[in-house]
Amino acid sequence: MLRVLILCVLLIAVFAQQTPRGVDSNDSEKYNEHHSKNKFVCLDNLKTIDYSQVNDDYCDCADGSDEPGTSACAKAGRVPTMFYCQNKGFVSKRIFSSFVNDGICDCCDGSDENDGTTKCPNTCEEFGASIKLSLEKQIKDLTNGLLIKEKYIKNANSELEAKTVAIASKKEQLSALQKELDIIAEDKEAKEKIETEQRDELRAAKKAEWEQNVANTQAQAETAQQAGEPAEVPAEVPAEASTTEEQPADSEVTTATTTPEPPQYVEEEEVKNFKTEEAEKARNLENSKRVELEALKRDIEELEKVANADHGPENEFYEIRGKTVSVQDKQYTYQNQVLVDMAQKDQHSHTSLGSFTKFNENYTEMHYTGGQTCWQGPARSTVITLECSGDDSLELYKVDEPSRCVYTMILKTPSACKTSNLEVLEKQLKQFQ
Ligand SMILES: [Ca+2]
Ligand SMILES: [Ca+2]
Repeated sequence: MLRVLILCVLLIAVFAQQTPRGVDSNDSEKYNEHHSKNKFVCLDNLKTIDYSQVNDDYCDCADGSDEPGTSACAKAGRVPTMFYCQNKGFVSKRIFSSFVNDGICDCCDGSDENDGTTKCPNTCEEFGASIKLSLEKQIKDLTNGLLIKEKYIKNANSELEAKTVAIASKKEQLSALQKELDIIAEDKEAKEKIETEQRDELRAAKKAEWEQNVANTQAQAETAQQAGEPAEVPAEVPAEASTTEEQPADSEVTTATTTPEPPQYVEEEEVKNFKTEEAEKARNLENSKRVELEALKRDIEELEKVANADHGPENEFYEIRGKTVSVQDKQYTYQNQVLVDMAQKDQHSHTSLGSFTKFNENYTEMHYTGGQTCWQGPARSTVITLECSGDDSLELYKVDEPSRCVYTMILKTPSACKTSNLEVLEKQLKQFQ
């Protein structure tokens, strides 16, 4: 008697926990709740039927809930009823109930074809194994990529830190150099002042000498005129001391009553080019310091440009900055200088496809814009999609021009590996364990 009782209890327990065919094991609870004392309450609670009417290939419930494993209720309600393929070893899925026993194998475990007319071999394990292998490889690559990315980040942070230190130090140098230059400029001005004074003195002396010569010449000319002799042209008058008008060659014209223009003093080259050694030295020193200062400013500018640039949330793209990678497509070579520019080249031409402008919001794309303008069209631009690489390499591929003058390609680098993707892949792999 006791044995019979135990057997009954066990049978009831098994029966209660049994999930009807076509029902997701996660939904079995819902079916158990509606099943008691050999009765089944339709899930819409509108009708109670014998439990034997569940999956009896006749639609009893208006919502089709009594036929989860057949196509009998496929057209029962407004919403098509679904059949759940467990697909053990592969990915579970839901198909329309109308696909049940339609002669086509829809579930890899063959559970949708259960009336014996169509044989569906179970291929879930086989499919699952190949997908599992692929997922395992992706996880391995991503894990490697993430390790390399970590190194990139470490290196980037130390190099960027060094750049920050260098910028601070160069700014100090710049400030000291500027002060030094101010002193040098002041000294130069003082020396140039002396130089100017000395030049003025030289000019005054030269002018006095010239005036003396002119006076002598005029005196000789007057004496000669009084004696009725033709005027002599003095050889002493400096070439620079010529009058603005040419002296007429004809002696008759010379005796004309018109008063000739008085000769004008023209500064000698010696005066014009007068320099003191001290002033010259000071100027050279100032020039060389100015060159040094400009070079230092450019250095700082260049360092700041890199230090302030966007290299990703963790500076993971710093490592590949400036690296050149190219891909051949038809007659063209597409060359990307990472985070700098993008170009298209062939034997005869070099066309800019844009300069680096920005990443997209989640750092999965690099945008290059403002390239050479297309004929009667926009400026060329490129969107590079970033893909994770499992090794320390940089690869550009899959060139396309989806719309006029807009190019797309893919760049593979460990910098693009994301931890969040690892979580997704691991979750997917769990389904095959
Ligand atoms: Ca039924
Ligand atoms: Ca089918």
